[in-house]
Amino acid sequence: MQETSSHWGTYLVEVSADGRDVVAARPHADDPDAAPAIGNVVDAHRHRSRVARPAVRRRWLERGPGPDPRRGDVGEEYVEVDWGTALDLLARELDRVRSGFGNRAIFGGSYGWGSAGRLHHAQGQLHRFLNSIGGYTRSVNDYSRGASAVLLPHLIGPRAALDLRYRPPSWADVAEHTDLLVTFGGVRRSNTWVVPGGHARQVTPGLARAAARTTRVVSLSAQRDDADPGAEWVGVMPGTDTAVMLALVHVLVVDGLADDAFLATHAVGADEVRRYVLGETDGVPKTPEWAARISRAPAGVIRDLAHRMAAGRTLVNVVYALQRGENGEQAVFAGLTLAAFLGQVGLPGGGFAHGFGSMGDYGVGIAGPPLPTFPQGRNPVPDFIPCARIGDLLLHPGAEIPYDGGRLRLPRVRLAYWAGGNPFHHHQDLLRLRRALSTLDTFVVNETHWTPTARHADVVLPVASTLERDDVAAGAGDSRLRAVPRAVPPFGEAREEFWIYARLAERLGADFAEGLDSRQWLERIYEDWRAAPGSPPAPPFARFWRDGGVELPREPYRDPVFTAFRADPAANPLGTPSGRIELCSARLAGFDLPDVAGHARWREPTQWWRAGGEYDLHLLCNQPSHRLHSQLDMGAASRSTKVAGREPLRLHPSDAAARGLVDGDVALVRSPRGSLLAGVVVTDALLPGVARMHTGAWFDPSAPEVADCVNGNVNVLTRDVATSTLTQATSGAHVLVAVSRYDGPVPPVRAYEPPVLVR
Ligand SMILES: Nc1nc2c(c(=O)[nH]1)N[C@H]1C(S)=C(S)[C@@H](COP(=O)(O)OP(=O)(O)OC[C@H]3O[C@@H](n4cnc5c(=O)[nH]c(N)nc54)[C@H](O)[C@@H]3O)O[C@H]1N2
Ligand SMILES: Nc1nc2c(c(=O)[nH]1)N[C@H]1C(S)=C(S)[C@@H](COP(=O)(O)OP(=O)(O)OC[C@H]3O[C@@H](n4cnc5c(=O)[nH]c(N)nc54)[C@H](O)[C@@H]3O)O[C@H]1N2
Ligand SMILES: [Mo]
Repeated sequence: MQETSSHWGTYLVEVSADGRDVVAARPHADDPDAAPAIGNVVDAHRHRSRVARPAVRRRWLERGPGPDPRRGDVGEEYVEVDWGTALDLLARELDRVRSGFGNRAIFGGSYGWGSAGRLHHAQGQLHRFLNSIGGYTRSVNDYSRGASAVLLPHLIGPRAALDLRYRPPSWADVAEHTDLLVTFGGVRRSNTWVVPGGHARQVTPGLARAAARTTRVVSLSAQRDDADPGAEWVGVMPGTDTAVMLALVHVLVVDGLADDAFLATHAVGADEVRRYVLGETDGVPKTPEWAARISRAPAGVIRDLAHRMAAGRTLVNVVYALQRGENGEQAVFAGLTLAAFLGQVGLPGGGFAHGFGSMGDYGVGIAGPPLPTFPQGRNPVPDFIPCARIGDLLLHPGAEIPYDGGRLRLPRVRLAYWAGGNPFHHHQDLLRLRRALSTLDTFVVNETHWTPTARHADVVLPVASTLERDDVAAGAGDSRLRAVPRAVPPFGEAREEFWIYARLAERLGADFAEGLDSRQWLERIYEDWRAAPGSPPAPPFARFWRDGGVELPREPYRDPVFTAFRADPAANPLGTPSGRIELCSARLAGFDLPDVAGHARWREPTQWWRAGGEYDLHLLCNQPSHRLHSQLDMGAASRSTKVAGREPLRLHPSDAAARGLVDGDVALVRSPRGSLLAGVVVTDALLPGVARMHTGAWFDPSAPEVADCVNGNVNVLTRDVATSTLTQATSGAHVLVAVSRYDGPVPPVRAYEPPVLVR
């Protein structure tokens, strides 16, 4: 068996006797908590949905570049061509666009996770290539915590905002010091199976269990099983946490439990917050009774919780999902405000965290050395978008959008090049996304598989997967930089992206490869890393490769977020205008935005549940347990979760009964944007009025007379509206829907069939 590395862990693969095929994949015997997603690898590797040869959409080939509403139609034919033809065509088209419209007409933002690996990192490779030919319109932030990434630097400064991601309070601190972990959104074990860049072993769940032995955990969420059975569950409706947090602050204020001394020395704006929660500024006291009406969390429970939080060492955790909603940044703002009023920010195991239960590397307690990187060069094009505004970019060229206190003009994009992402997984309102993509002259996609995104492309280039190339891998705070040797040769005519870009660059008179092949580059990035200041001792490349990797030092960080600031705020100010935690930010207030004030505020979302409304269920769209996003959705582990052959929809027994639905039924789920079919699972692990589907089922538009997606991709339902005019992030974590029985003939799922391919 040979070791390989992915975002869902480091595991072993077995190769067939002829060396061509992966026949088995299994976790390390000593892995304490291996991800089920490993079980997807074997089926997916040689699945019929793999892209075998370069392919060009026939209509684009025959008619040339240009907007086309048929992009993505189920019947679109693709012509398979040899590599020389594909690369000539694409180089000519890139040249037409850059010379005719300038490099800003090329969108290379290309959001997505791709695969683990420090050299063959899909985004890094694409960006280096596009930089070498004159640059591109880029994207910033992410779909994960895009609202926090913009908000938090205003409140705690840029450095502390980074530390809150990479050097937060650790599970060890929690186990040792925390009496009460109050977590909004739970601590989902399945989410901690994933670490960006991979990890030697999945370490968090063991740490979390150790902490659970000493720490009371209160999970506020619409799902009971967002946390381990040992946790206390307080049901709150999605998108209402800000109200609950403000009510907790209200109780601290009126019952004399707020830490006024800490607020006076370490924060600014506490007075504004006090006046707001007391109702002095808007006439609405933010009492537990007020929050209970909004969130359905009982007022007595909220009041009692505030007292318990003030009685011992308390850590407030907000999972990423809370900020992926309309006004989602307010939950992060209010969570930080609550922690500041408790006065424990900077104490071991106390204060504020934003990511326990969201990512497997969160709270591991090791920051780790820098890792090898593939240099991307310089992008001379200034234009960018926050990544979740891709639909607006393509549909409203020339428009201006507000962002982070300034304004961005959206350039007119003619060509988009996507590598390592699946917008038909990650973006919202997929029917709008289709319209947006139809405006392009040309859409280029590098893919391993015929994903729905590839099926919208004009040029599809087949790329080698992690199992088919040599790389090195490690995640942040990892214990080992691993050699990840190729296990098998590339599928069909797939090539490394390095090879593709080197040849495209040659055709365009640019230099991508600097005369080296990918193996020489692997050695170079390793040796550059080894020689860099701050790198740990490591052997020369040949020995590293023979040894299969090198151990990385595992020193716990000494100065977790806020410790030095707490000890002496004058000597160690935060990077905010005041040097303190800004609970009311003059800078934010000065932006004068309609939807973001200087302090945390409750705002009723424009999309809001109303009794008797048509869209009467709150659908949570959260991360899938048995895969990473949409990756390898055709694999055995992911398939094992499907119901009636499609993505499951969880419903509370009362909501199921009201609709005449039982386990195993097929349901039609609708929103004002679109509709899908799903397989019903009835469970009391949800609040009544709340439903749940995982993201990541492949978009299947093959039976539009029945539903816009017959496979259950939640993003046909979600809204393509921003979190706010400050942050412009995705709001896809939940959406209001109508659910009914579907009794008609159930169409087959065709999502994993390749398109019609002709030679
Ligand atoms: N409604 C809703 N939507 C969501 C979310 C939600 O909570 N709700 N979550 C959001 C979040 S947090 C995220 S991060 C996004 C994730 O969105 P994505 O990162 O876009 O999702 P993936 O399925 O990981 O897509 C990666 C794609 O890269 C391909 N790939 C893998 N390796 C390589 C490679 O080496 N080269 C190339 N060219 N391709 C490769 C895979 O086949 C796959 O199609 O989704 C977001 N979307
Ligand atoms: N197995 C697996 N793990 C993953 C991923 C994956 O695809 N598969 N994706 C990874 C990525 S890219 C990311 S960004 C992280 C995301 O990490 P998170 O954003 O934390 O993950 P989610 O599963 O979307 O949401 C966690 C829980 O939050 C709850 N929730 C949603 N909205 C609200 C709300 O408004 N209020 C409250 N109180 N609770 C709410 C939901 O019940 C949900 O189960 O996960 C990572 N981990
Ligand atoms: Mo994410």
